[in-house]
Order: sequence, then structure tokens, then C-alpha cells
Amino acid sequence: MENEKKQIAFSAIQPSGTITLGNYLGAIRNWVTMQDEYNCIYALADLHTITVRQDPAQMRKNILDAYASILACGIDTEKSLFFIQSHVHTHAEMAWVLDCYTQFGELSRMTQFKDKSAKHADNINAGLFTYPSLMAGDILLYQADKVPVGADQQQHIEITRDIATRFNGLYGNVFKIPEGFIPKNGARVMSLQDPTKKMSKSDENVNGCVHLLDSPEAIMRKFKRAITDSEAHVHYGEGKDGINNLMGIYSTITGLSFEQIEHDFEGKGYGDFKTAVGEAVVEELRPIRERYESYIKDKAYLEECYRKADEIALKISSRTMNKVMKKIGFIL
Ligand code: AQP
Repeated sequence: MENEKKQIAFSAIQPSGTITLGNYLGAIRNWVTMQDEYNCIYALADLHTITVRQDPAQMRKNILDAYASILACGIDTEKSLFFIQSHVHTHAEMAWVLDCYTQFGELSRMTQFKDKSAKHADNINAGLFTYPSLMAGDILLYQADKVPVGADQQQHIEITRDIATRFNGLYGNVFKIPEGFIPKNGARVMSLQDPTKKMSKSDENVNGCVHLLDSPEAIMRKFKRAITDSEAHVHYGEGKDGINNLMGIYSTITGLSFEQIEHDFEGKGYGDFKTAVGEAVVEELRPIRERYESYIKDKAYLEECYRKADEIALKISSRTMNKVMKKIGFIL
């Protein structure tokens, strides 16, 4: 996949549950479209998932399910690298090094740390706190130019840039300073049950989150139950978080502008609109679910794909890792 003229795109996703419509619209759709223009390197960030306690059998299943799901979304292993983070030991090594170049104060400001520690008050572990330096290492190891992510990751991209700039300031030009690549549409898909909160894999309210592998019936049911407001007028506006979110999803999938959507649903109620959004999502996800069903049956093929990618990822990332170790003063 390496082509020297192309820029490098790197991104990763945690296999912490079934991939959501938010993950798909915010990140994975861009991963797919970037494959021709960039040298794309993608990872399943399984090391990140253990910041929250995981059941071992469920975790193994989630990893394979996520791998198959992302192939089903259209990641082509002939064009892009798609590997498993824990299989490439440079990630854990780089995370330790970068921990030592990251300040306690800047980690304390991360909103994801604050949110997740409030959600998992019984397990506020050091890994949850230092998560951004592991993520910075993921990106910097590959000298990435662009990082396609949803809007919730903006702060982690900023800290990655700060860590890289600090390191380069001490040792010369070691890391490329990456830029976030956040889509105009779909960057922040909200929960269908609480549209002030982002849609998350780990949402306990099953109706709040649409999963890539949900059946058409489940998707329709979730959209029909989506929280809206009492106005019954499809338009984008303040205090209309539920409708704004549905319009965002619909616009991202259909490519229609908000003005066009408002025009098309003039005089129609929320019921019609929710049905239209549900149907658009069902049709968008249908081929993905079908392809997933065939990938997940072929574990040998999945293993062949990730083993090959793991090996190449180790080779590429070792170049940066060795450079970093030498600059710091380690004897190699
Ligand atoms: N709701 C969202 N809208 C748009 N983009 C989103 N992303 C996540 N949620 C939304 C983007 O998906 C990519 C992978 O995310 P991740 O799995 O690495 O971490 P996350 O942001 O913590 O995802 P979840 O679904 O909320 O997982 P849990 O519940 O385990 O914490 C990222 O690019 C992210 O921006």
C-alpha cells in the first residue's frame, strides 16, 4: 500500500462493543473514502479498551466482530493497512516514552477523562488518565499527516500535536505534526434518547444507540422512539436537539442540505420524518451487515488479513520508535 507521493492517514477505533452509527458516520465512512487519495493505516485500538474493565470472552468476540465490521464497511486490505494494535509492540513502548513527555496538567484537562471517570467512578485507573499519550503514540509512530476522527476526538488531536511539538523542540524533527480530519457532516452523532449526549458503543440505553449490525426492524424501532420536541415542525433550530440530530444523520446519508430537508418535510409530522431517517439508515447499513455476515464466518481469512497488516505496521512503526529511542539516549 505504500506510495511515497501520497500523504499518510492514520486512525483507530476501540473494539469496546458493537460499532455504532456515530463511529461510522463520524470516522469510518471517511476511512473508506480516503483510501485512494492517502496511504491509509488503520488499527483496532484494543489496548485502549482495557481502560474500562472488559469481560475476556466478550473482548475476544468484540475484536473479531469489529475487524469483520470494518472490512464490511469497505476497508480494502489491498489498499490500506488494517492491524490490531496489541499485536504491534511499538504502541505500548511509545506510550510509555510519551507519558514522560506529557504533563499531568494537560491530561487533567481532557474532557473524555472527566466523562469516563464520572461514568466509571469505581475504576478511575491510571490508563484512563494517560489514554491520550497512547493515542498520540499510535498516530505519531506512522508519521501521519491526517487523522480522520469524529469531533469528540478534537481535544486528543490537539494534545498529540502539543506532545509532538514538545518532543521535536527537544530533539529535532522527529515527528510529523498531524492534523485532524473531521467531517463537515456526521462529526457528532448524538444519542437518540438523550440528544445532548454523543451516541456511544457503551450507552446503557439500547434505544439511544444504533449499531452497525442492528436488524432493520431494530433500527426502525429506535428511530420511531427517538426523542424529539413538541413543535412537530421539521426544521433546524435552538432547543431542537433531537430533530437537529435526526436532520444531521439524514443529511449525512442522503447528501441533502438542511434547507432541502426542511422543504421536503414541510407540513409533515415528526412520524414521517423519523420513518424516512430510519429507512435511509437501514438502506445504508444493509450491505454492511450482509458483508459482515460472510466475513465473520471466515476466521481464517480475518486472521490472514490482520497478521499480514500487523507485520507491516511493526516494520513501519519501528523506524520511528528506533529514532525516538536513539534521540533520547537509549543504547539500541
Ligand atoms: N457519536 C459519534 N459521532 C461521530 N463520531 C463518533 N465517534 C465516536 N462516537 C461518535 C468517532 O468514532 C471513532 C472511533 O471511536 P472510538 O471507538 O475510538 O472511541 P469513542 O469516541 O470513545 O467511541 P464510543 O462509541 O463512544 O465508545 P465507548 O462507548 O467505548 O467510549 C473516533 O474517531 C470517534 O471520534
